[in-house]
Amino acid sequence: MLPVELLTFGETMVSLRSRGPLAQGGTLTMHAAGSESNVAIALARLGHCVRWTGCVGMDPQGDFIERQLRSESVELSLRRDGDRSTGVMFLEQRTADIGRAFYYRSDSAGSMIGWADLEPALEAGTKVLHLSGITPALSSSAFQAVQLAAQRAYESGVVVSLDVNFRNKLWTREHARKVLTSLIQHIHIVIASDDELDLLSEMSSELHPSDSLVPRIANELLEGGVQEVVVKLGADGADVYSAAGFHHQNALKVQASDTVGAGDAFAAGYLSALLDGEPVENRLRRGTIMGAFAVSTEGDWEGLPRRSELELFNNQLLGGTER
Ligand code: KDG
Repeated sequence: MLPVELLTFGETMVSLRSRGPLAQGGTLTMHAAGSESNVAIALARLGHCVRWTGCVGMDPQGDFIERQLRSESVELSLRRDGDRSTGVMFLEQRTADIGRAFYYRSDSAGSMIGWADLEPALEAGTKVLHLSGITPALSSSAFQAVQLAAQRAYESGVVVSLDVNFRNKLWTREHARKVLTSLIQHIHIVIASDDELDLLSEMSSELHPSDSLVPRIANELLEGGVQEVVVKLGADGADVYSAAGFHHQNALKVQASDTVGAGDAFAAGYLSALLDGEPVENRLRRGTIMGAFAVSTEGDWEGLPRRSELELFNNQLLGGTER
């Protein structure tokens, strides 16, 4: 078996998606969803050897998640918990422009992940440990797992990336800031939306509402030891601040139909190019290509490309059919 290039962990739930208002009932489709497993699937599709660590219940929903991840060639360190259920979320397309998530995950099997689940998965040879800011919001054991994994990986020379991924329904901005700033000393690569970056700094956007806050915080993070600060700007593309300077990449102009999972796809593209030894400009570019696939197909990850499809948007006339 190939050595694992990237390790990630967190909670994966079943996501029950509706195409219209949930209050009207109707058809729901079941998907495996979790920011970190979305990243793992995206990387596996690009041909990387990637491991996801997590916990699901001993229920059919847990079987479904396990089968989905295995069928996407993600290496698993999976614990099945007979005493707790697999977490559930409903994802409602309330209007064409407004989506809403409803979580049923407190005390779920996945939320109780702990250091004991993770320690055996931190194999020698792993190049990147990818964390998301969702996991420390789940429980104190999950927070401790993130804290220890970041510290151990950082100290043993593994590149540690953190996607802030703030989830308003899990914790407050104040709580998130307190926890995430305590982790930053062990992070090499920060990935955040422009409205999340202040969760890594004492300079909060509520106190300093200004366009110049993002570069100020990025520089503060670089001075504090972070190596790359990657800022997602949605339809405006993405920026990276690093010792190599500042780079911007425009987003690809595609028809957006489902933005859920786009941030995870972007992060996976960025990290895939990093694993390939590409410079920051190319990492940003691959991130935006992956983001374009995510927003222009349905599902968190179902429409993501294989490596051979990465240049599809370049090679194919948009709106046309390849024959
Ligand atoms: O990043 C997409 C996620 O929102 C989704 O897969 C579920 O991890 C998830 C979460 O906590 O919202």
